[in-house]
Amino acid sequence: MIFYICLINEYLMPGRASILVIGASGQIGTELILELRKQFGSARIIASDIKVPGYEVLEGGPFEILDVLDKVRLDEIVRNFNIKEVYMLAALLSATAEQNQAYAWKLNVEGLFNVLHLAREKRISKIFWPSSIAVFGPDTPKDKTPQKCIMNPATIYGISKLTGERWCEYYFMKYRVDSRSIRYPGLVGYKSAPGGGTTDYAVQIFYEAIRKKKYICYLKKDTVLPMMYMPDAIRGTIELMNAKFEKIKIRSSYNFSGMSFSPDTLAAEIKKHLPAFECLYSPDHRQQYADSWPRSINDTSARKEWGWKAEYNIKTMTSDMLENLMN
Ligand code: AKB
Repeated sequence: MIFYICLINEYLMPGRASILVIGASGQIGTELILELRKQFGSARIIASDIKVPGYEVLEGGPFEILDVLDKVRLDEIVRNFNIKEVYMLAALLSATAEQNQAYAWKLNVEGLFNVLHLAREKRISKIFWPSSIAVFGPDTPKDKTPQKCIMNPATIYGISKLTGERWCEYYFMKYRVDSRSIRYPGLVGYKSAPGGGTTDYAVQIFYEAIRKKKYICYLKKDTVLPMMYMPDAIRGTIELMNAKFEKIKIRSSYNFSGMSFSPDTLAAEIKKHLPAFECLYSPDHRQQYADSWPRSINDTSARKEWGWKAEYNIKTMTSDMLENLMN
């Protein structure tokens, strides 16, 4: 009890700038919170979400219930905790956004807008907001997709992310708002479960391979998509946020690349460790979203401008995933 009173006093100390993560119970939020706490100290990192997070996030530091669409509550948290940086991760992903289009638009676009507005009013000084490979569409070059090219997204999620990119750039040009963004590929990690995405199979396959030795994949076996291992994604995100202001030349969102693979290539890699594993294929509605996205991404701008470089490939990622999930 005394420990918590001390912590609360410390968070509320005027002058001590804190970082707010909105969407801290999600796949990226969970891992980002743990890393930010490690790097900056638990007291400075305020986790928030509409739902209660897992044990590690909840017990390791301050957590606040927050719906980013509730401007009054957002305002209160920013004031009470002296928030200066915001990671705005709350979103509906590609598959759930198609089922709930109006809410997806509201959360993905208005949610960002509420945070951009705080920066415009100089209440906060820096924002991270994730975009996605879903900003690209069927007309986009599929291989080594360039930073700038024809986009025309074909999903509600992609349309909302492209809109967000335009808002971020506009707010930078007009009000000098320091927002930074990455176009995440599919993310694979063992600390938190994804939800509602098209690339989620690449996490589910590991759990089912271990538990049942069998997985039925909802994408065709040869559907190649850009992917990344979570430790790379988290490191890249924090590196982008720590980069000097002048280095950030792209204020919409950076192409960001790790590896590319299809379900059958990943299944074959898992089979090297678990020979009895079998993957079957039964494509559903998510196939069309995946078919509209690139196969691989050219991230030259991120590499040149702020030094991005992925470390993991499919082999090292698979060994690390299995080692962590099986021990
Ligand atoms: C999804 O599958 O919706 C996301 C994404 C590619 O942004 N993982």
